[in-house]
Amino acid sequence: LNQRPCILWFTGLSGSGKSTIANAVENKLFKRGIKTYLLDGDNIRHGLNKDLGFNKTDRIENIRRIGEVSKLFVDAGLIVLTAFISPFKLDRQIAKSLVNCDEFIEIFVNTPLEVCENRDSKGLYEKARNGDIKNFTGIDSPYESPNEPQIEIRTDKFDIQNCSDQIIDYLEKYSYI
Ligand code: GGZ
Repeated sequence: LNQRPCILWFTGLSGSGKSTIANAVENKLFKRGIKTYLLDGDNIRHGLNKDLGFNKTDRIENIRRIGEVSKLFVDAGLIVLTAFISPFKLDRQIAKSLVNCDEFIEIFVNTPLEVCENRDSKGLYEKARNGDIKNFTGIDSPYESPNEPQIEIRTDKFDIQNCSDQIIDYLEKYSYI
């Protein structure tokens, strides 16, 4: 057995780099022959969760379903990577409670709002500031930072290569891979 299943649960603001880092980690795992599945907005919010928006109730349901699906993939023996803002502590805690506690690795992509807003890769922060988008995380919808994430990533201080290596190192250190 060359892998122990777990969920790499990325949390952080829009534009913090969750998807980019998750993709880089997945690539590195793939090269080692490790079986993974990456859940992100592209394959979840456009499919299973396309009935959900961004009000509080819908975000709670979004994360609940993602937690349940992740649990199924863990049952299947995979290393699951999830890349969602997941702004509420309670919802992350509920997702964690569905698996054994060592199977849930919370990764806080701690990129300051100012940096995310300056990147504004999709122009969403500008729209949120103008009031064209309502309930935007960090602007007029809350983000609750994790208190004790297993891993904290600073994309404003380290490059993608380095950030993804920090996660690979963690997985090696605790014998997931
Ligand atoms: C936050 C929004 C919003 C609002 C659309 N608030 O940068 P992106 O585009 O690709 O990432 C954001 C994504 C957030 O979806 P999640 O499923 O991760 O959110 S949550 O975990 O809170 O349910 C952003 C886009 O969707 N987006 N409207 N109002 N992000």
